[in-house]
Amino acid sequence: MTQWNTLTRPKAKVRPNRMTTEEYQDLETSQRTKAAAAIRAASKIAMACHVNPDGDALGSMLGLGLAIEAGFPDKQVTMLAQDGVPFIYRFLPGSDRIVTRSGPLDLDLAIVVDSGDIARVGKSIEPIISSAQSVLDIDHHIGEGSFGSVRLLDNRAAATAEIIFDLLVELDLPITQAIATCLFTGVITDTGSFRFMNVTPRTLRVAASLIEFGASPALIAEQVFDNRPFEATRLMGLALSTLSSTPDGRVTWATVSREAFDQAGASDEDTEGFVNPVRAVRGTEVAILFREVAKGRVRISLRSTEHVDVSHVAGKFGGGGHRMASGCSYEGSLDEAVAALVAAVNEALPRP
Ligand SMILES: [Mn+2]
Repeated sequence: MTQWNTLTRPKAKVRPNRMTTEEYQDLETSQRTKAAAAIRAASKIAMACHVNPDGDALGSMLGLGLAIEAGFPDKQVTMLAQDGVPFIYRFLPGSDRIVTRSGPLDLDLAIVVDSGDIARVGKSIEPIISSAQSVLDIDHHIGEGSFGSVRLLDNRAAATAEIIFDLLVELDLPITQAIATCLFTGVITDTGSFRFMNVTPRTLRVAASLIEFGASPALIAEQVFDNRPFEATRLMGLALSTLSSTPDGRVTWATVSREAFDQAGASDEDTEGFVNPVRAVRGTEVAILFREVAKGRVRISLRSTEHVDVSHVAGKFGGGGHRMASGCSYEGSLDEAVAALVAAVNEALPRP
């Protein structure tokens, strides 16, 4: 019944922070003009996205980065992702250009995409970003962590890639097949293949335009969703065998222990998407995936179906993210992480 309730709830409750259309258009237009001006004025630019990057983080960074390089050949662009590019996203044009570290860069402008909070770029990247003369924050989440001297924020966009699309139009930059592929990947991953509550007519219009510019939904979906290593699927089986829930069924979780990683011969990168079948369990309002990345260190992914802002829960543990998808780390055993997170989520759940 959760899905039905979500679909029938009044819109005002679904997005409590949403501005009116007029306010939004005025603000967003001026934000976009300022963002475009900042990019035009800069010659040394670095871009960054969040740790444990997803399709939207990488697709948005690459889409904008490749477009700036193509349209402004005299600008220098460095693209940074502290955790590197997961295998399934290495088909993205330009992904081999992304670096995991850099020395000081003497930057005019740092552009951070999809990151919620500047700390989410990672400890080794944050000082590089903060050293820039100006910082441009481009995101589809407006939260307490928003930062930067220039901000292009739009909580109605399903993906940061949707915002980047409009920015490229504003900058009058050509959208090549490579750029369209990057941006479409951002949209398809952040919308769960156009199935999540965040999908709007604009999302589909942007996606349609990206197909016209050469993006292939079938080829992108095959690379991202049907490209799983054998070991990863074995690991998913082990993870799903740990499936648990609170007695009322509102919080559901699965764990991946060190032993499971070893038994399957898989690594943390192989856990991409494991949270989705957990989230799909009937009655689940918050789904959690726990991965024991090292003994005493657990990485946690949270997914919500609207009732709980899981970025707040992750924030309590030093993490962050978005209302419906967030992440954090926990120092301690797997059992301790489960106890702490399930209790925190339970506390955040509204009582019926
Ligand atoms: Mn995103």
